[in-house]
Amino acid sequence: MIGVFDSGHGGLTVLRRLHAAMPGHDFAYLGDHAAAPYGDRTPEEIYDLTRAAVSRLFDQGARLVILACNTASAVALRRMQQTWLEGAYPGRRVLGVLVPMVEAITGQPWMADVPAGGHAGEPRTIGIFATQRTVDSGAYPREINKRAPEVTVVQQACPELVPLIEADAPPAAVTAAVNRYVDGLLTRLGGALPQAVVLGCTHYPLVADAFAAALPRQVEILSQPDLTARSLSAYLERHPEFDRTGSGHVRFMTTGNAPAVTTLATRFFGKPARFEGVGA
Ligand code: DGN
Repeated sequence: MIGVFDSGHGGLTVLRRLHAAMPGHDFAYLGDHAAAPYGDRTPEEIYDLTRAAVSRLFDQGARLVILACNTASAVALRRMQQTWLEGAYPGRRVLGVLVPMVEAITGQPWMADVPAGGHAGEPRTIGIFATQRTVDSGAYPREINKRAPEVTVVQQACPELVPLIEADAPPAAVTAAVNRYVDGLLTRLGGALPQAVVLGCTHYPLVADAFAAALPRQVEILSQPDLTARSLSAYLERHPEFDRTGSGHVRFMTTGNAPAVTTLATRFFGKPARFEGVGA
């Protein structure tokens, strides 16, 4: 069974793709709605909350947990892997949603047909749209430049987008905000175009059309759920020790109000997802 964690229900956009791409696995999703949003919390709090949630998923039988949240992936993942995981849960794994983007940008074999703005080794400019917390963490430029120093990474925080998407705001309001953020990124580039952009937040797939309309056609848009599913499939191929005898069953859990989350979930998961409350 594969655990999927997010601070709320945004990670359902990722789970949706994982579930479709990996029918031989069962999934358990945990949304920490009682403590969301993580974006307002300190890195120390985000680390502690993420570790507690991952422990819950491991204790329920997950052998592998995906942090389907950019904030948790950017702020907590490395530290968990380096200082906690092997001592607390030997043989288990935690993966995030940043590395799949980096794999695409650096042309890993399982991403060979993803253009990612050009070929590995070529100087390129990649734009990142993300929450303020993810931008402030510097994790995208750091992780990309560690493996691809030739890539120029330009970030644009989009603080209004998650609240607008959560509120299911009218398309005109979403379009206006997306246009402002795209203008912000292009202005910072002095009018030059990035070769590709990353929609680096779980919520942004719901407004991908607005980004596609605002960006010049030749700019590629990298979809995080798709690339995370590809990366995980390739990981599981390389690691046959992870069981694949599931039947595509998904258990949806929240530390918050289950009926309220169930109502919100459909838009993010693409179909009904009945949540159960598991206590904060
Ligand atoms: N899940 C968060 C992310 O991917 O950045 C977005 C949700 C939030 O900030 N509340």
